[in-house]
Amino acid sequence: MNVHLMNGMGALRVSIRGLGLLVALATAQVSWAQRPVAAAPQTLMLGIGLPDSSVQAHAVRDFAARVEQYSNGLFRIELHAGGKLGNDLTMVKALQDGSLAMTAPDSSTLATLEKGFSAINYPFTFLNEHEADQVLDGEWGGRLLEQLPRHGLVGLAYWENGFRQMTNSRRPLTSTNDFQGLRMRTMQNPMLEESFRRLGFDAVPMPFPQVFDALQSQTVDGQENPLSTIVSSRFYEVQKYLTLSRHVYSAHVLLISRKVWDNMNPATQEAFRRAALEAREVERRMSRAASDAALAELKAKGMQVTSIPQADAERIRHRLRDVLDRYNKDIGLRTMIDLYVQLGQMRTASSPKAEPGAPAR
Ligand code: TK8
Repeated sequence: MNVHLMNGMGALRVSIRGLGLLVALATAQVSWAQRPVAAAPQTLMLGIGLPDSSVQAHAVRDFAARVEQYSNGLFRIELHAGGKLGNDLTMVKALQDGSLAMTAPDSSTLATLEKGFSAINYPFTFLNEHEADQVLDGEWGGRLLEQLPRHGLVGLAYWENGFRQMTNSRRPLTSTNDFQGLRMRTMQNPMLEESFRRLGFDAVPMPFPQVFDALQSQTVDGQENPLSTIVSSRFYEVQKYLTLSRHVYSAHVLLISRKVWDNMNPATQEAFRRAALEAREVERRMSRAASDAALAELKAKGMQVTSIPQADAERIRHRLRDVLDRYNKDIGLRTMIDLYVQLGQMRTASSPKAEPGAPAR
C-alpha cells in the first residue's frame, strides 16, 4: 500500500480497486462456503412397496421437495417404488442395519418390534379417519414412535394407508358366511393372520410386492387394501368382487434409519421432521380424495361391489374377542385402555347427545 502511495494517485486508485476485488473475492468465498448448496447434496434412498402411481409415492415426492428446501439443498430423497428395494419387512431390516436410509411400511409390520403397533389394526376400532388422526398424532401414537429408536429406527410421522376393503376373484361377499374357505392374502402380522383365520378365511400372509402375481395366478383368491391401492396396483384386473368392509384402519409410518439420523445435526433433523409432518397433511388429503374417486373408477372397471352390513361388523367384533384378548395381554392392558379411553372421550365430545359442558371434553 505504501509503495502505491509513494507512486502517486494513479497507483493508489489501482490498489484500492485491487483491494476491493480481493475483499469481494474473500466475501464471495465465505458466503460460498456458508451456502449449503455449495456442498454436494447427500442423497438418501427411500423404498416403498406401493407403485410409483400410488398416493404414497406422490406424498414421498412432496416430502422430498420439502426436505430439499428446508435442508437448503443439503439432502435429496431418491424414491424407489414398487418394492424394488424389498418389502415392508426386509426394508425395515435394511434401515436397522443402515443399508437403506428410509422407508414407509404399513404400521402392522412393525409389530414384530413393538407389539403395540398391532392395536392400530384391530378390526373396527377406528370409526373414521378423524379418530385415527387424533389418536396417532396425539400422545398415544407418539408413545409408540418413541419406542422405535431402541430398534434402530426413527419414526417421523404417521401417514395414511386407509380403511381396508376386500377384493376376491371367487364370489361376492355379502355376509360373514361368504368368508368360509376363501384364500385371503393378509399382511405379515400375527394378529391379523389369526383374526382372518378366525373369521373362516384361509389366511395367507405375504409381502405386498408379491400380491398382484399371487392374485393373477390364483395362488390366493383375494386380498384387502384401501381403495386407492386397489386402483394404483391394478388389482381390478385380476379381481372381480369388491366388498366395502372397512374392516381395518391402516397407517403407514415414515421411517428413517437411526444410523442416518444420529449423524444429522439438529437443524437437519428438524428439517426432516417438518417436511414429514407437512407432507403428512398433503398425503392424507390426497388419500381421502383418491379413495372417493377410486370407488367410481373400480365400478367403471367392472368390479361388482357389495358391502358388509353393520350387524356383521358387530358379529365380527364378537367372534374376535378371544383372539384379541390374547393380543391385549401381549400389547399391555395399559396401552389398550389408553386407546379406548381416548376413543371414548372423542365420541362423547362429538356425540349430539353429549350434555353441553360435559366433562369428557
Ligand atoms: C406396501 C404395503 C401396503 C399394505 C399391504 O408396501 O401390505 O397390504 O397395505 O400398503 O405397506
